[in-house]
Amino acid sequence: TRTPVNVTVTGAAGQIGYALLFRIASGQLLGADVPVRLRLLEIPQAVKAAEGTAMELDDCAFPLLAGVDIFDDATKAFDGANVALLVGARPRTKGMERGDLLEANGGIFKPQGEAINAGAADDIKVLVVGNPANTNSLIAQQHAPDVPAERFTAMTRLDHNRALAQLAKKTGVSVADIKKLTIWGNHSATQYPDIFHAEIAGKNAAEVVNDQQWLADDFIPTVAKRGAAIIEARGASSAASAASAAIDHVHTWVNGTAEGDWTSMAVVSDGSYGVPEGLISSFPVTTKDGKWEIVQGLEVNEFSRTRIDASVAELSEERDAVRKLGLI
Ligand code: NAX
Repeated sequence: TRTPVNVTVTGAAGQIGYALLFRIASGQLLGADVPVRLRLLEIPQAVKAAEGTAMELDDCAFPLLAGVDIFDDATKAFDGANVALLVGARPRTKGMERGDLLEANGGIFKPQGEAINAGAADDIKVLVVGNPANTNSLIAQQHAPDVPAERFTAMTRLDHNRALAQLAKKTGVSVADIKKLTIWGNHSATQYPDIFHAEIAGKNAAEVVNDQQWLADDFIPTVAKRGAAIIEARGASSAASAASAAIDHVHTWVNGTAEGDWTSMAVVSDGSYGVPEGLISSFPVTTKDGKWEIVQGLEVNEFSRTRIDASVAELSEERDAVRKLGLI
């Protein structure tokens, strides 16, 4: 039998954690033949709640679940981790400035990066979900100098999936008919969902839609502001859809993208498409054998260029801000 894969999840007692852990334990993260051992990290006040979730995980009798351990110490939680899902973060509360938010999260993601550096397994793959996800991932990555930078990613797969759903609805097709959609930039309201390279049943999606006004005034803002719309409707932020996207992100990273398709992942820039080197920005990405690659050579039109640049400028500002705070 295979040795279990160690999956560390932070913020395990939160609402995304609750939607995520059962799917990991059932085999949807890594595959139906891969046993997993969960290592949950929480703050001390939430350890009891995490223990309750662990009891429920026991009660599911998942054949692939080799065990659940709960920690309030990052060094222990990341020890031997093969996959790390960094979900727990400090949310923005009333009266909090952006600098305060970045600083509070630096206090979480710096020690977690250090803990990953110190004890994670050689094949560690990190997905940051907790916001501001791209910059939190950058902070963690900068404090893990012995881990290859490409192992640190941030989640824009929820945005990607939201864009697929909106485009499928507009054009009356199934999401499965849509390929090569891209989210560029930051996981924030400045993100740019790009359909100019997307294909719908083999035809160019922008040509199928043929409605620039819908694109600019409906599609892009709907995708970018979907998180706020969910809060408005549900009275709580996206949880099951965020968990589902996290499952998709890691599953695709480990198991590969389909031939003739790609996905969106925020990954460390090599300077492609004018995105400054080192920023963790969303790109069109293919994956194979557990490694990702940025899709090269796409033509970027004026409409896209302006929007990609705006989102990337925001990421540069966030990087400058965390530098000034001494977090990286
Ligand atoms: P919750 O507030 O329900 O849960 C967060 C959990 O993290 C809490 O249980 C808290 O105790 C724990 N936590 C806080 N600091 C911690 C630390 N230092 N170590 C370990 N655990 C810690 O939030 P939830 O709705 O689960 O959302 C989690 C994060 O995901 C938020 O930052 C949220 O903004 C972000 N999101 C990111 C998305 C994305 O697409 N990248 C979409 C969904 C979501 O908004």
